[in-house]
This record gives sequence, C-alpha cells and structure tokens, in this order.
Amino acid sequence: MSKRLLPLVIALGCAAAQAQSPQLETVVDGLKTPWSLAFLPSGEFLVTERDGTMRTAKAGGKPSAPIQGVPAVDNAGQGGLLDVQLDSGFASNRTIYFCFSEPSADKKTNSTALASAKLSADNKRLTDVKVIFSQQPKMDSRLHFGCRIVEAPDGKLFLSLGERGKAMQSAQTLDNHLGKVVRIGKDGSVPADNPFVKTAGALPEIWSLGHRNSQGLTLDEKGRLWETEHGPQGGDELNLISPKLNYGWPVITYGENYGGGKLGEGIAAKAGMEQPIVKWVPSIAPAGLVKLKSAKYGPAWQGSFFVGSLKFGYLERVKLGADDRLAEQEKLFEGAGRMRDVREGPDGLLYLVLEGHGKVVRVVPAAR
Ligand SMILES: [Ca+2]
Repeated sequence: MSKRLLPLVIALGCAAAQAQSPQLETVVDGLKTPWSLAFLPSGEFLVTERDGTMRTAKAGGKPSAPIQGVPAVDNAGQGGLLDVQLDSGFASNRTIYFCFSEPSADKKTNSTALASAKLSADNKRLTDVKVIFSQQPKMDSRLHFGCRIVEAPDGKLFLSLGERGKAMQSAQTLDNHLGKVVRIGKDGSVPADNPFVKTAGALPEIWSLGHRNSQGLTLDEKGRLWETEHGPQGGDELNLISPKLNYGWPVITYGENYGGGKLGEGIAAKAGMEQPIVKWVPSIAPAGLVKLKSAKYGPAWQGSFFVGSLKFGYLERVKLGADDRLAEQEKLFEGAGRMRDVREGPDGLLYLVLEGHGKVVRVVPAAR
C-alpha cells in the first residue's frame, strides 16, 4: 500500500467503526406524547399517552385504537396517564398497574393515584379497574406527579410521588404523601413491615421521604431500589432507596431556585439526610431508569444504568463500581429528543419513549 493511500484507509476505517456503534431504530410512531410502555408476552407492548389514552402497539405496526376503561385523568400541565407496569403474574392473571393524575370530585384539585386492572384477552378493554392508592392530600397544582411503579420480588409495589411543586416542606413531614416513595400491597393494603406503621401521625404507606419529583424507579439484580429525581435548576439525583431514610429535599440540594439564588439554607449536606449516588448539575431532567441486565451491547453496557434526559434529549449511561461510586458516565444519542421512559425489552434491547416525536425507538446493537 502506498503511503499516500494510508490516511484514506484510516479515515474509512474510522467511518466503518462509527457505523458499527449502536443505532436507534423506530419501533412505532404516530403516538401523542407517550409516557411509558410495558411489554406484553405476545410481543406487543402497552403504551400510555399523557392525555389519558392507553394503546397496544408492536414493532413496525400502527398503534391500536384506545383501550377502553381507562379512568378520567387530569391531563393539565405535567399530569395525565403516566406509568404502566405488568403484574409479575400477568401471563395468567392479565393484571396491570398504572398511575395517573386523579382529579377530585369537584375537579379543583388532583393527586397521583395508582390503579390495578385486568386487560381483556383481546387487549381492547380494562376491567376490574380499582384505584388502590391515592396520594394525600390532593392539591391545586399541575406539577410534579412522579410517578413510577415497581413490583418487588415479594409482590409489594413501590410508587414514587412528587411533591407537587407547592408546600415543598411537606416532603419532610410524614403526615402526607408529597415527595415520598410509598410501598403497598397489590390490593392497596399497607404491609405490616413498612417503616412508619407504628409512628404516630405518619401515613403508613411511606417508605422514604424528602424527594422532589421522581420519574425513574427500578430494582437491581440484588433487589435494591434505585430512583432518579428532578432537582430545581440543577441537582438531579440518582439515589439508592432504603426504607425510612430522608433524601433531603428541600433542605439539602445541589440545585438552586429557578432564575438563580440559593434555596432555603443553600446547603447540600446535612446529618440525617442521604447524599445522592450521582448528581447532575445542570439538570438533565431525568425520566425513565433501567439497570441493563442483557449482554446484547457488550460488557461496558451490561449492568449500567440508563437514564433518559428530557431536557437535552439524550440517553445517559451510568456505571457504578462495586462500591456504588460513579465509575463511568457517557451521553448517547444526543439530539434524539425528549426521552420520557427507558425500558429493557424481553429481547434484551433498550427501548426509549420519545415523547415529543410521538415514538418508541429501540437501540440496535453494533454489528460484531
Ligand atoms: Ca436529595
């Protein structure tokens, strides 16, 4: 090979390497502000749209007509039909869970509610819809509903709840569900081993407190609960959630008031309050959280957390070391679009919900 040709060969080699990086592939489009998805055993998936519609879809197909039986949602502002999850026994019991902003009877206030329902065999309607949890108190607010649903291996449900953007100090007190992670049974009952069941004046569903607005919740392979939450103009967090602990909002934060200026005492640490494992300054507005089990993308990605960024429209990969300290962090697919949810499919691929584009996309591994 002549020396003159060599730079060209190197350049072509680099281009080929780029083409072999993971790529985004559209799975379904034509959705209106999709919020979350859950994979059905049939190969289809359920998808929620914030305006209150739930549909099924499958790769390469068109979204179905709206599934009947979804309760009325208050879809003003950040509210609407939000997270959806299948029961671990879905294949035999057809049960799903979904959360939404539930209007009060007079429609003047709202709060996040969690419902269970059965999906009909033809996927066309919900039956036996039961609201198994309603966040208290309801408020006149369009902000900070949370919410993500996780089923633990013991069958208990975790639900993350925002502090509604008003009366922020309520996240620090136990007489309400604002800014909390709660834990309930599938029938809405309170587990006897919840941390505050014997605390006078405390709402017994509370698992952890001091959260702002959490839109990421997932379990790792050890059954540990991880959560992301939005900070105020900085100070988004990845937290490892343990029962009874206080995650600090609004007393400690790495963020600041919108428009600038310190929040409260302007402190980021305090005894008795947990520090985030990872923090983002400035805010990326994290939504969707998964810890990737599959080896489809190779060893670097396996075991990494994947976090969607609403604000900057990319996917962030975060890998922790054995000591749970930040080890690797990278931005992927910059410019993809506002990312509301991140899931690992039964095929071991990452699926992303791009709300502004009305799409679900998946991450196709690099050719090897
Ligand atoms: Ca915190």
